[in-house]
Amino acid sequence: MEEKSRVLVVGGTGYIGRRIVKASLEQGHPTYILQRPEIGLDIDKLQILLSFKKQGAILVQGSFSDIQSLVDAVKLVDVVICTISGVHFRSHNILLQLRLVEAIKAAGNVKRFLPSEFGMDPARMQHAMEPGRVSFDEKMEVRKAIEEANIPFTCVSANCFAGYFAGNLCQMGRLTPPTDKVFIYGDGNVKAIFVDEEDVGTYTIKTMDDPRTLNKTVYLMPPENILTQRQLVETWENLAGKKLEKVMVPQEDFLAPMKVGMNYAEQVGVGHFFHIFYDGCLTNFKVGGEEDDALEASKLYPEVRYTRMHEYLKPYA
Ligand code: NDP
Ligand code: GO6
Repeated sequence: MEEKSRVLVVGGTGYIGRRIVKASLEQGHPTYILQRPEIGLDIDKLQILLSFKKQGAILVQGSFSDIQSLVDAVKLVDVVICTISGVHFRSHNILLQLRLVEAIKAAGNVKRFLPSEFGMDPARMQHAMEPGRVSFDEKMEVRKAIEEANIPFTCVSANCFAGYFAGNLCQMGRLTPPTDKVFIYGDGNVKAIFVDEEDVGTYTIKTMDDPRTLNKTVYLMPPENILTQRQLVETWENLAGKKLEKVMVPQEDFLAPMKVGMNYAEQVGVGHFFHIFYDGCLTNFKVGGEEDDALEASKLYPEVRYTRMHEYLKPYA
């Protein structure tokens, strides 16, 4: 039988990183995880690492403050997946990947690198508003470094993680569905795309050594999960057996708080929600058109039974 490619996950205890590690183990890849000394007394991270080790993962010591340790780590594998945190309310470290790019270049053995993207396609967000645009600008800076170093890559555009966007019916500042009234962005008829985080892991591992996705962006756009906010709310109402009061929020009202002292992370969030739910940035283009070399995951991997939102939302009821 053909040998499965070996993969190193950098950021393997993180929100999306741990789903990617899980998928890699499930799909039978020799799975390496960077163990950073900086996690120190973070017992939850250590426990996650130990539980992956029990399931067969190999923990590799290394630190972003020691390039040689990164070189040594990437030399062990065929594929490197980075899931370091982007700009949001947890932390913000995308540009640290420039060191990883340097290490991969120096090591010279890596057949594919998947940088930390997993959201909106930064290449399509040149018009994005401040300060949220910094997340796209930084991801583009990392892409540029990857291409300049001639490293084979795949970018995964994962659209809306359902935990941040569906479980809360797209409401900011909360992660559970509202019980009485729901804010509807604009007319609520702009299409967004919701993806179960476990499916992000599954598709990412499928794509990491697929020759069709070499040096391309893969979009996760499971067709039944392309929904307007109103459709998502209706899905929830059917599950909960209760109608919610809809409060329409015109674009000006949604953006107004930006001007009157809102913290940085919230401003980033407002910008992102604006582009998704008013601009329609996730669905206003065609994937796989001739002038664009992109690919859509549910077409590439039709065998994956992705989670529909009526299924995803059940535990919230
Ligand atoms: P997390 O906040 O969970 O952080 C991921 C990992 O980043 C951590 O586990 C840690 O790795 C690593 N990290 C954080 N700080 C440092 C540091 N100073 N030095 C080295 N490593 C560090 O990230 P997410 O999983 O939420 O985000 C990953 C990607 O997904 C980002 O690109 C983000 O933009 C995107 N995203 C997309 C969303 C969507 O809806 N599409 C939603 C949220 C994020 P370790 O495990 O080693 O401790
Ligand atoms: C998720 C969020 C949720 C912000 C992306 C503020 C990068 C992306 C879809 O970290 O700012 O309440 O594409 O009050 O490319 C955060 C960010 C979402 C989560 C967006 C993200 C999505 C980052 C909030 C909030 C639930």
